[in-house]
Amino acid sequence: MTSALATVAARISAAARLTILTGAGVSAVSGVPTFRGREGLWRNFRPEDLATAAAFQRDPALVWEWYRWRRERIARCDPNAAHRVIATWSNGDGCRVITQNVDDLHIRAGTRDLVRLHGSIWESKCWRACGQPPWREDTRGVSPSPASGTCPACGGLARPGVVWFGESLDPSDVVSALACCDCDVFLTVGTSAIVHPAAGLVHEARRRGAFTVEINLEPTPASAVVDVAVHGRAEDILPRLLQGG
Ligand code: BJW
Repeated sequence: MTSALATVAARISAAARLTILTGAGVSAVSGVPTFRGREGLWRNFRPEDLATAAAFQRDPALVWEWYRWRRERIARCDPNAAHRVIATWSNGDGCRVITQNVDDLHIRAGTRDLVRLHGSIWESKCWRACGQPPWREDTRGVSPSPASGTCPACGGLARPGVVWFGESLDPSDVVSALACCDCDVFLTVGTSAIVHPAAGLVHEARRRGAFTVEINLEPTPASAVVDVAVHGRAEDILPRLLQGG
């Protein structure tokens, strides 16, 4: 592992353009639950009951209850060593970060040039899409008021500002993420690599000639595709990479 880390660290230092794609595993040690795996959210909750537009249409109160519970939980979490290393890289030249995470911990760690593919749990938007742009409800540590369930422009129902299964991502985010695939090194960190279109980005980066690396606790579908797969905790591996392996 030491020599694999040294190789990856050397590639990163030599890279003019570094792209990092992150998933829930990066925030796990901060206390934000992942989706899949032993303690993942999908062990106790069914995505089709909570993370689709059909679920919200059927029972908005239930879906809001789940999102408010998650907001309260995330409000108690702080960025960890993995977020801090990524923020350090992003403050250098040529580094871009794409995240599937909705917790905004990358922003709180100081990451620049971030593409948030699945939105932010701290934003709400109009369910009827009346034209009101998404608004922030950063209620860290405070329970949201009941009024947070309505659109400030039309008074209609508000919904969480995240991307649910079956929904299209913001086209400008997809364009930005694809542009990030033009890079020298592409790191995919703490994602199960099964949710599209995010899961396709490492393939695209490799197709365009990037040196590709996966950092995850365990093998994923991306492991067979990347040049180097490192199995371990992102919060341990990334600080080692920053220090040269
Ligand atoms: C550690 C660690 C540590 C732990 N250190 N590692 C092509 C093929 C097949 C299907 C599709 C396709 N294109 C689109 C689809 C449908 C669908 C999809 O991908 N389904 C798959 C499940 C098969 N995609 C969509 O619907 C997307 N929309 C779309 O593409 O629109 C066009 C379209 C629609 C329909 C058909 C075709 C085209 C939208 C996807 C939206 C995903 N939304 C969610 C919820 C967000 C809101 C919320 O938070 O509530 O996003 S689902 C959930 O999964 C969340 C995550 O961002 C996403 C990815 O999860 P992630 O980050 O990978 O987490 P985990 O838990 O899965 O994995 C954590 C990993 O970390 C594990 O591997 C651990 O080992 C590791 N780990 N601790 C390092 N310390």
